Amino acid sequence: MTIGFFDSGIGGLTVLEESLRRLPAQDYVYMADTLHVPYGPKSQEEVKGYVLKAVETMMGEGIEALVVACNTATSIAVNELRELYPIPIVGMEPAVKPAVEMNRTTGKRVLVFATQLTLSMPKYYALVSRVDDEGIVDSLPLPELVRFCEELQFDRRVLGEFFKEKLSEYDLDRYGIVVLGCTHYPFYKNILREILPTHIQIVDGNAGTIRRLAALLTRYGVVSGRGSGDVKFMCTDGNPAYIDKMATALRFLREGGV
Ligand code: DGN
Repeated sequence: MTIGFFDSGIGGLTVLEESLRRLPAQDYVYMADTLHVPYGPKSQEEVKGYVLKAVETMMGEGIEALVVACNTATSIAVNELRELYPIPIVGMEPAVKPAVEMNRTTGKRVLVFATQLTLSMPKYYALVSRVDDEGIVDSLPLPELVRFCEELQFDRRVLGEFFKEKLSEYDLDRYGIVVLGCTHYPFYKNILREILPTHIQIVDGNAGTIRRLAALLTRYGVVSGRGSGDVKFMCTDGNPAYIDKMATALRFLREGGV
């Protein structure tokens, strides 16, 4: 089976990497919307149009399942995609629910990092209202981190200063979990691990998303695939240098990241 992964840029590779580990016997098409990355500062209407267009191109590649490996695109377009295409479609959601549950007994707070667009969407508000009865969830947009990631900026000193400044107003002793609610952010998991106090756990939605994908494929009767884990990289501006960059970034993630 050919499974499509979509993101505005290279962030969705963190989800694809999880899928390649769990579902290696499938084939993959990965599409980045290089014409319009980053999505975070754009309007809902703009992003919806970009996502529908890119997924239409992916359907032309014969994908039989789709992972919208972008929290921002999921909040805005996943319902419409499901109405348009009769294939299994899995989206992302910031892992707020498991984080709140994991934290219930500790009395600590949860800090969610995501794009400003994800955090401003009714879907996110509904999620937090549903699971956060005690008002322990705080949210912080980190648009710069998407830019850093797209530039493959992994300098520990630059990132250390960036996080120190962003987190300067937070009393981190009061927090038990940081949720990475944008698929670009897990590129920085190891660096964040070094920066954050050791009692803070870092969670993302990648493993949960791929578990859902595997369950959906089983329901559709695809028990074991016949692919070989090949990935076809595509981007909306067709830039060959970006295709190389995606292949490099995926190799880098598969080798354990920074
Ligand atoms: N990686 C995307 C997300 O999970 O929200 C979007 C990043 C962006 O385009 N700003």
